[in-house]
Order: sequence, then C-alpha cells, then structure tokens
Amino acid sequence: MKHFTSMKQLGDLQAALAEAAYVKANPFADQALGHNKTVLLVFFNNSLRTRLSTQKAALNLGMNPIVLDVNQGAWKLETGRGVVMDGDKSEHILEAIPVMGSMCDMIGVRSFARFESRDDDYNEVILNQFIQYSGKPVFSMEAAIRHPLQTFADIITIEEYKTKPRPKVVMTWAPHPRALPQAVPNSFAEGMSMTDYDFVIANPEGYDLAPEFVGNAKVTHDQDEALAGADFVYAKNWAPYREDIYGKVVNYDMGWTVTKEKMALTNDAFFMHCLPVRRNMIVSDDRPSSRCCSSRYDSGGEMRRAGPG
Ligand code: AN0
Repeated sequence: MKHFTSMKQLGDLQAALAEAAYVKANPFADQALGHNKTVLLVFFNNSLRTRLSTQKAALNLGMNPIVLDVNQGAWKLETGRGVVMDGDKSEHILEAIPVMGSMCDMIGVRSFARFESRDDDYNEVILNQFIQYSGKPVFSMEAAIRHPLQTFADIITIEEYKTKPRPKVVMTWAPHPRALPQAVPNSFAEGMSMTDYDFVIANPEGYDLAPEFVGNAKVTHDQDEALAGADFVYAKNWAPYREDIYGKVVNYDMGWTVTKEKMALTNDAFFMHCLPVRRNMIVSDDRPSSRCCSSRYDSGGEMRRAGPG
C-alpha cells in the first residue's frame, strides 16, 4: 500500500512538478478519479491552510472529505501502551484508528511533535500507528518530523518564481515565543536535497537540525553571511533537536528576526514562510522592499508587495 509521509516518496521530483503544474492549470480534469471515494482528515493539532486546501483538493478530485478534529468532539485519545486509563482520556488510539479506517478510502493525519520524547517524535509513533492499524493509505498533513505537503508546495513556488536555474535558497531560523516543531525545516531540507539549488541553512548554535535532514547542506551560525546574495529567504522557527535541550526555547535572540536591513543583504530575494507567521518576531513589518510569496496549493505562487496589513 502506498503512503505519503516524506518528500522522498514523491519519486521523480521533476515528474511530480510537471504533474502539479498540470493539476494547477486544470483543477477539475480528474473529477472522476475520486467518485464515491472518501478521504478522512484527522487533526490532532490546529490548521488553517492544510485543512482548507486539502478539502478543496479532495473536492476538485470528486472525493468526499470528512474532517475530524480529534480534540474537539471526539473522545480524547490515549496513545501510550500499558497506560492505566484513569485520567481524562476516554478511548485508546488502538480502538479508534480501525473505526476511522473503516469509514474512508484514505486518511490524512496531522500530529505534531509533542516534545515529550525525542525518540517517540523521531519514530513517528502516532503516524505509524495509522499506517499499521487503519488498513488504508495514509498521508501526512504534518507529522512529528516531516511536513512533505508543505515542502512540495514550497518547491512549486520556487520553481514558479526563480529567475535563474540554480537560485540561492536560504532557510533561516527566527525567534518565536513557543517551541515549534522541526517538521517544516526538516522536510524543507529534505526537499532541497532533491534539487540542485544552492541551499544554505542559518541557525544559532544549539539549533542544528538532525544530521539525517541536514545532509550535505551548508550550515552557518552567521545569518548575515547566509543572506548575502540570496534569491529566496525561507524563515522558520524551530525548537532545538539537540538531546539536552530538545524541544525547549533556549534562544530568543531578536537579532535573528528578518528585517528590511536583513533583506537588503539579499539579491532582492523573495521572502517565504509556511504560515502562520508571528509578525515582528519572525519577520518585521518593515520589509516593503522585499517580495513575498506564499506557497499553498491552489493559492500557490501568489505574490504580493509585502507592505504591512
Ligand atoms: C506549526 C509548525 O511550526 O510546525 C505549523 C506550520 C505549518 N506552526 C505552529 O504551530 C505555529
């Protein structure tokens, strides 16, 4: 059975990009594909863009989407093994998943890193139970360590806006008040390794991503050096991967916020962010000289002058 949980499972990236371009140009061409098929979208965490765009994609393909917000209206699910269920969780995930599987033909799952155990997060214990027990093809709508739908949309956007064959793409860490998962930056780095772009990661000391995701990418702790000559600036906060500080906010350095001055170091770069973005934390409102692109499916590639408001 085919699952989609990592960029690598896309196979040939160029073929996937060509197919995506076709689907964007002909959104209703495959209306018959999903006839009488149901896709269940299971959210353990909040979502705006993924929730809307995945439902819209399903409708465009003639499928029936069912959305389940596990924490709002369903029984609270226990996910650990051997737990005495005397707390607030009424049902075990082992009973819930087969029911979900029986009601649909494929399942999308959003389950963020919990930062309780690095091993549990990096072993994708929630997502893998859906793969094991639902009996249906599973796709990730951001799981603990990867967000391939986001990355695929990001690469489509870069392909649409790049003005040279091998643009310089800089993914820079930026400050945030809460610990955010590594899924988006991990997948972005994984996706970049499938392209021939000039890819650089800039992050403070202690914030290096897991080596399996960094791969052969250039990593620097000097943001200004990374931004020099960039064609795309991809800003993102993530919490540390390092074992002793895993999932903790140990750096709040506003010197890493992407500002107008920082963007002036670039080659008039496009600014990108997966959203939601905290203004004047990740990126300042005063970046009007830069260009912005937002990359989400059917709104993908939308570009606007980046003024405040
Ligand atoms: C999530 C994250 O950083 O992984 C979702 C991004 C698409 N962001 C927040 O929780 C704010």
